[in-house]
Order: sequence, then structure tokens, then C-alpha cells
Amino acid sequence: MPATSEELARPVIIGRSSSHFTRVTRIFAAEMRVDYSLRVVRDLMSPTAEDYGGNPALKIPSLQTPQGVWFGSLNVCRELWRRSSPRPRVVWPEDLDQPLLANAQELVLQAMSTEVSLIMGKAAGTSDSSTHHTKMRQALVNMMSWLEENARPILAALPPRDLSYLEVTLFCLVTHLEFRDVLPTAPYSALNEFRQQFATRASASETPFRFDT
Ligand SMILES: N[C@@H](CCC(=O)N[C@@H](CS)C(=O)NCC(=O)O)C(=O)O
Repeated sequence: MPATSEELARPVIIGRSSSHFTRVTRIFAAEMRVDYSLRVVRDLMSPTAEDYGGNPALKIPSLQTPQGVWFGSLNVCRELWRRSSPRPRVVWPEDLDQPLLANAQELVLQAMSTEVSLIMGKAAGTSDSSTHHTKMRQALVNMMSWLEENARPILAALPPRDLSYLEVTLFCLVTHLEFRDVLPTAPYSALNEFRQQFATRASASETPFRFDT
């Protein structure tokens, strides 16, 4: 779909208000004070790359800019940061130079992806009793337990910052598990403490999950 003149004036996030990877980019946009518009991808089963901003992986989010389209949440967040002025101090995945922090980022992103597979499988009517489905659920529970056990040391070990990709993705993961009813999150007390604290940011309260109509 060609961009409209309004879309060219400010970057366009191509995604959905119910998507956790999209919310990561919307929180970044708010934190970076970068104005954008949201183009909703209505059909996540579409096999047409153009519906995803041209992303051949058929995934959201993408960011459309006059320079071109950026695929995936990390690329989008980096571009939003480059567009910000002044640029906040952001801790990126490559800054996590100890196993605890680097593994935390890996597991948060993997848990988000596993959640996507579970939700997409359900939407496609795949059986819940398959061995692969059971393994994915077990992996998700394992990852959440690891994150719960390590949450406090992880947050304490993060370098000084205004924002970190790790915290934004962790917040979107924990809140999305509850929103999509994938896993009850009440038992995770350390993660809930973090969620409550992060939720006080305007960027979080301005971007609640909801199903686009
Ligand atoms: N690596 C990508 C993953 C994006 C992703 O999995 N997005 C989900 C929505 S939250 C999606 O496009 N799901 C559709 C599908 O898997 O077919 C990123 O970081 O943005």
C-alpha cells in the first residue's frame, strides 16, 4: 500500500494495538518523544508481505520512514532513538555484557516468540495436545520461572539508564501473558513488582493492549 502524504510527514508503525512486539515500539516512541501514526495490520494470517510493510517474514511491527522500512521491533526502536532529540540513555541488548543480563534478554525475547507461536497456533485451530504444543508451554513456564527467580538481581545489575530494551520487552511480555490469557502471572511476585513500577511511566499507560476494531 503506498504511503499517504500524512504518513510521509511522520513515521508509521505498522502493527497492532494487541501485539506485544508492537507495544515495545510504541513505548519507545513515547519515551523518545517521536510522533508517529499507527497503521493497523488487520489480518495476521495474510500471506502478503505488503500487508506487513513489505516484511518477507510476515511479521509485525515495521516502521515506515522516507528512508525506507525497518523490519522488527529492535530495528524500529533503534531508528526511533536516532530520531529523538535529546537522545535518552538507552541500554541496548549488546550492552548486556554478563551472562545474567544477556540471558535475561534472550529469554524475554524467546518467551515473547513462544507466546506468539502458541497464540497463532490457537488461532489456526492447531491441537493443544500435540507434543510440540506441550513442549512450547513447558518452555514458556520454564522461562517465566527463570525470569521470576532472577528478576531482582537482573534489574539491580542493569547499568545506569533512562530506558533499556530489556525492561521494555519484559514489561510487554508480562502484561501480554495476562492480556491474552496465555499464563496466569499472579504467582510471579518479583515480575509483578517490576510490572507495577514500570506501569507508572506515561509511555506504558498511553499504550494499553486492546484489540483494534
Ligand atoms: N522478531 C520480531 C518478532 C515479531 C513477531 O513475532 N510479531 C508477531 C506479533 S506480536 C507477529 O507478527 N505474529 C504473526 C505471525 O507470527 O504470523 C520482532 O522483534 O519484531
